[in-house]
Amino acid sequence: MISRREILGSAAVLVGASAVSGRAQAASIPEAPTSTATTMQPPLVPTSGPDYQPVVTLNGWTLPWRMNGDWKEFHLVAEPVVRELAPGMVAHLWGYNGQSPGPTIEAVEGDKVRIFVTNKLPEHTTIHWHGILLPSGMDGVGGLTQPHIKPGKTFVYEFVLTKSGTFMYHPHADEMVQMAMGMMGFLVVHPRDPAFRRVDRDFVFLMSAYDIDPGTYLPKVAEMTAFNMWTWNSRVFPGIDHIVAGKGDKVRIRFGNLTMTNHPIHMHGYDFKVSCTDGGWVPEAAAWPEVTVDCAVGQMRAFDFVADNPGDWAIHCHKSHHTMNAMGHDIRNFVGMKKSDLVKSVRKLVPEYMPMGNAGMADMGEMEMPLPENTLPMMTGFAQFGAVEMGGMFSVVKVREGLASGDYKDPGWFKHPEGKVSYEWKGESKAVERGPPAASDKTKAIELNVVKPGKQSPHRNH
Ligand SMILES: [Cu+2]
Repeated sequence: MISRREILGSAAVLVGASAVSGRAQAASIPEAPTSTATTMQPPLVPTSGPDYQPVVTLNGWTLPWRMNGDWKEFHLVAEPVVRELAPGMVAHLWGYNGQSPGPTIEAVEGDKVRIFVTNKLPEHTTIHWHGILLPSGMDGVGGLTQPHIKPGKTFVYEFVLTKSGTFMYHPHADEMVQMAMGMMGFLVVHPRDPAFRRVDRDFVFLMSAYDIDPGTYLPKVAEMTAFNMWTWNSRVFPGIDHIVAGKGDKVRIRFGNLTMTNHPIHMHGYDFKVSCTDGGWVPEAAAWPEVTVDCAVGQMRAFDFVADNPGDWAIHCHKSHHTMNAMGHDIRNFVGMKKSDLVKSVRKLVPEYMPMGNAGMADMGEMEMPLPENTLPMMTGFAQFGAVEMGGMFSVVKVREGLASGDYKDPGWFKHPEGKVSYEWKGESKAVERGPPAASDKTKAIELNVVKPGKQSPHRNH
């Protein structure tokens, strides 16, 4: 007797073999190149097919491919990786081909791509191709559109890239864990027309967030809100590559958000226009000027500008706690408080106690405080004028005159023209003298209603 399952199974195999002419029949699997470099690798210039301006991945690289007939073949390996977030801290993450995020995949509109995915994780996975229009069965949603890829197995995805744009890939299997562990990668489809919306420099990064306690190496995968490492391409300031452009270059910066909250990305020195989302190109006539563009969870944005204003320009998430590294979550606001009495009392118990924060927190950025193992200062980084007091999602757009095309090397700090830097006033200071704010006669002490523990407030009704 033949079971119903066997009949269905063999029918499916026959249908599969005849319906997809490009199926990799007994073909060899392409190499799976690996990189563990934490600095931006040179762009992968196309040697055949339509010409395009390749992207550069901040602190990352582009996955090489091979041609097999008219198919462009890639090989991703899902695996545990060790990623340096910035000098002084490494994280034990999951990623692809040696790195989190995985390598950027670049191809051209109209390409037939075949992507082999080998699973070297201890649990099953899949890959979803975010934003790509493709047959449902290639969409990579475990259980819904395909069986999961079990550990040790390799699956093949085949589809035609019907449109150009800004996309990403990530698992659709045990997502909470696998994305919290850093599994994601950028996917750029270049226009078939080399002149369409072309730029001279094209930078990409993905935003991810981790919660890694000082002294530990693994992100807490069930964290929902209290992340302490806000990253671009699994790097934090001062570990994020600078975005280097020559004066006059047309520049595009593309990013996607796989954290659990939105990120308003702000760039100094310029206004820019959003040119592309993960849904497609924004018609030039429809793009309005911005200096900050919000990127919601699961969204991608690209903006374009002409780099005509030389300088060192900050680019960062505008949520100020996202431009910080690990911090204590119990920091109180001590601004304006006189801590000398408190210090005397605390020093009886802890002789080396150091008060901080009564004039703001800038002293934390300037002091090199002793840190526990494997973590980073909350506010850190130095530039030509002193402490930058940043962390997390912060980098610098460096626009310089006379850069050769394709030169992405750090040009150092900007040499400001004479008389073009904010300066200290050395003249008379009378006009800015201020006394303490006068106490108003009408100010009354706030009455506090103290309730003994256990006793309910009479105002509360239960
Ligand atoms: Cu943010």
